[in-house]
Amino acid sequence: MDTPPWYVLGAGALGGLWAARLARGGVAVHLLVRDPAAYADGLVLEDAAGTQRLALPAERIDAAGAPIARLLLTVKAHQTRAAFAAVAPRLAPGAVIVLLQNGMGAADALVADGPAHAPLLATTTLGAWRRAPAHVVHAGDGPTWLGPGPRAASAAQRAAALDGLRASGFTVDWDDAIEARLWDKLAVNAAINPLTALLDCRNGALAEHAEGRALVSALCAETNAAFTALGRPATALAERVLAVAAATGGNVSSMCADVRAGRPTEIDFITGHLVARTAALGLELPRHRLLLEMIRLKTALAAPVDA
Ligand code: KPL
Repeated sequence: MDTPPWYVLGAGALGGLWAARLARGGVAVHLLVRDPAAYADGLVLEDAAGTQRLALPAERIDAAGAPIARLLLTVKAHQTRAAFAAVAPRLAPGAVIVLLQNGMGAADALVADGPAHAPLLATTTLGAWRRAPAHVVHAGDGPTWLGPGPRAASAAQRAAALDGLRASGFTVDWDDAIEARLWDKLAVNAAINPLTALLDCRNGALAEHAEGRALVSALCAETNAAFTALGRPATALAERVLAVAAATGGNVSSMCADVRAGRPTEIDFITGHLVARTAALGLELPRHRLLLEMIRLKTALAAPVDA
């Protein structure tokens, strides 16, 4: 039986990397993007093996077309609901849907809105950036995990997702405890992303200065209190965050990049999710809440003002 094509929704750095690697692995891949013309010549993948151009069809997100049986959704958390609504009419019954993004909560909204779709959740340690809109650089290797989403997927959907994504040649494993991985990633992003966005600095700056280390420690103490309230294990989080900040020292965090470009950020699905889930238990996180409000204001200040 022919394997159905993968549709990659959102060809940012990671979406582009997955699309290119799946295509190189011999899988039929379609890009679902806002501006297909930008991909008229396909996607360029730059990695240790060299630079390769891969011809991939690109369609508009809301284009009518063949039913979609495999969807890898890599748009940002705050874009998920609208992007998913645009492709939902094309989804085949029992479609395999994988959400790969920073933050938490987007899948809940999608399931609450949607018919019987059962998106799986994914998180990755792969690194990528874009040299140009259709030119992806594979910058870091590491495993990707898939796990259950808010609505139970069938065994066949899980197997199709795992096998399908492994055709990329990347390491992809199943983890029933994907939520724990997503919380751990969120905890790191909740410290690095808003601070670097507000301070307009690279990740490494937080680890290089005593003031940065103190801020990170104070935020991580709040996160650990939140984790305890949520019944999750507290960890040596500040050390981990500072290690990530140092290891990605030259990087501009995704939130800093969004703020610099005047784009909306993922703050509501990172800090906002943490603050809301904890507030529901009666615990306030004043430092995280302040950062949440400052990033929201920063985005509002960047938005065009109606005359
Ligand atoms: O995930 C990241 C992001 O920028 O969103 C970190 C870990 C902070 C690396 O830049």
